[in-house]
Amino acid sequence: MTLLEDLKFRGLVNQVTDEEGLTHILNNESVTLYCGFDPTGDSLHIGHLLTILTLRRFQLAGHKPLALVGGATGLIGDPSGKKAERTLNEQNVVEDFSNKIKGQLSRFLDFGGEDGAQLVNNYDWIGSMSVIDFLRDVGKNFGLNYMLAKDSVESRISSGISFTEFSYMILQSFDFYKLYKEKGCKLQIGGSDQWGNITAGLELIRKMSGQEEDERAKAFGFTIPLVTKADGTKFGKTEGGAIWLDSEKTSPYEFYQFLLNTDDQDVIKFLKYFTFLNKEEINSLEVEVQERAHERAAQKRLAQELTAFVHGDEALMQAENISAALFGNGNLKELTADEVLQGFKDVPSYTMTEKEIGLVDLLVNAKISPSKRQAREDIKNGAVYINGERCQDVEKTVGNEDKIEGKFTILRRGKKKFYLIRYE
Ligand code: 629
Repeated sequence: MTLLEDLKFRGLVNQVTDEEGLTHILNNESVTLYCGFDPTGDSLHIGHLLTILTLRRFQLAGHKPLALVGGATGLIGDPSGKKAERTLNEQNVVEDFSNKIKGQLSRFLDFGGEDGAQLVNNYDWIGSMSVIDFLRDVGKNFGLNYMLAKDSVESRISSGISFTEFSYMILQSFDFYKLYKEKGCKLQIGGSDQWGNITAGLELIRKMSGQEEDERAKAFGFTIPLVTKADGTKFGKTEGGAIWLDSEKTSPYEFYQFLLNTDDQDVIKFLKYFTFLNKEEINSLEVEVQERAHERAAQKRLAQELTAFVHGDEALMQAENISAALFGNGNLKELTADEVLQGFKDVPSYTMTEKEIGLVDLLVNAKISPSKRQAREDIKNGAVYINGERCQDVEKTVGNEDKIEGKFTILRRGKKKFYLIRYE
């Protein structure tokens, strides 16, 4: 299968400017391509992952990806796909975000060797550009009608758009031109929301370099679809917020669980989008979903592949340990303190100041049982578990032997109510 055939099989081709021409260069040369990421936050999220993985697919097929961090464009704000004007972040904040995004991108692409991927930052050429140069050399190539007709602008005319955001497409276009000229970059990719900016860049390249004279120098644009879910809700969002790629913001365990909870209706599509499994492997998982949906083999594979890709094998193992301890037949006592923290981040917690304490008192102090009488009742009824083991002894003292790495004890009341006891 050629790269484009594979991308089609995966449903990753949304729009292409000249499919025949692009097919030709992808089959005959090592193409330098780029995708941009604006530092609008301190981390990339799962929505960004699809473009990163697509860059990687190009790289695996022998092409050279440039990952662009929008140190300059992040100071302006892309109106594409946005219903309202954004508030500007301070320059030092954007710089800090840029560094964080750079660090993340460098984990996901292969930067080694001569044909390795490369990181670029558009602040390096836009930051020092004078307003006179910008308006004379670049702006002169953009007609007002052309700009007004772009979706990103047209959809905002009535609700309002500043000159700042209106100008954004010129900057992204100039990036494409710059990378085309200086790095021979012939292809820009992005999500479908980026189509307008990408095609504007192609216009600028055509005008500034008179490229139509030479077919071999032609540049291309390519977009991938935005990820949608069968039930119409937004992909990548949970009650707790976005699914981030930074393990400090979304733990590998949460990341794993998020994917494990993928709907049967979406899981095959997501396996195609987000994993490097081949057609046969995906087809056989599709049969699993049809015939043994309850075993969730496809969801498990999706969660494993992606957690390992984003967080590494070690973190995947931890996520699986925690999941087994919480929902399967794993043993809570065998979890490490780090795993406990990930798995029980969102359960109520209580910090114990005593060295040891009677279980009845602890249940009351930690507000797990409403009264001593109820606490005794709960224990006798077999509803109370210490680190996963049922305890029916009302005289039980919770102490050192109940601590996981000396830091935590996990209490459970009933089927699913977990509590985390911390020690000072
Ligand atoms: C300068 C900046 C360029 C080229 C691109 C850019 C960034 C672009 C943008 N992209 C989104 C972002 O930064 O805003 N103007 O969050 C985001 N992108 C990945 C996908 C996207 C897109 O990083 O393209 O569609 C999300 O899936 O929204 O010279």
